[in-house]
Amino acid sequence: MEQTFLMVKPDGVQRNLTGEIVNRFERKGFKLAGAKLMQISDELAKTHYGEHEDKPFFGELVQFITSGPVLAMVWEGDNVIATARSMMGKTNPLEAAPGTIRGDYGVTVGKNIIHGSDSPESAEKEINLFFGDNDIITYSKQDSDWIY
Ligand code: 3AN
Repeated sequence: MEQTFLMVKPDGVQRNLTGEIVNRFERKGFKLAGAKLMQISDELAKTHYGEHEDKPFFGELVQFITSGPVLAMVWEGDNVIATARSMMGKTNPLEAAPGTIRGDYGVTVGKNIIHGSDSPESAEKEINLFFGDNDIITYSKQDSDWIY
């Protein structure tokens, strides 16, 4: 089953939006396979955002993501990577459609509430960066192939 890495960023945790965000993915029909509230180190932030190393906002990005706790999660379900991206909305909350997480709760591009993997390759990389094998739980809720 496809998995993705989602993370409520420090602004989402500070603004008490973790429950709301978990709720959206649960109600959509996806399954939570791993979660931890954690403080990201400088080193982990730089690895996670490595592809943005040359961007002018890299320093700000690392500083922000390490500024307070985040809720790191693994979610599971058919097409969860692309569906989660569409539920998150565009990177810039100004362009994110109402009804999406960033469209409903975000104001600035730096503080845009949530991170989600953008491809199967980044999902695998990010899950392995944040979680050990024992942190991801495989379980079924019912003997059904449509309730994940
Ligand atoms: P997304 O998170 O939608 O995949 P990316 O990968 O382009 O977006 O950017 C990673 C993160 O970098 C974004 N979530 C956002 O917080 C931050 N970011 C992107 N563009 C800017 C910018 N122009 N100024 C400040 N932060 C930015």
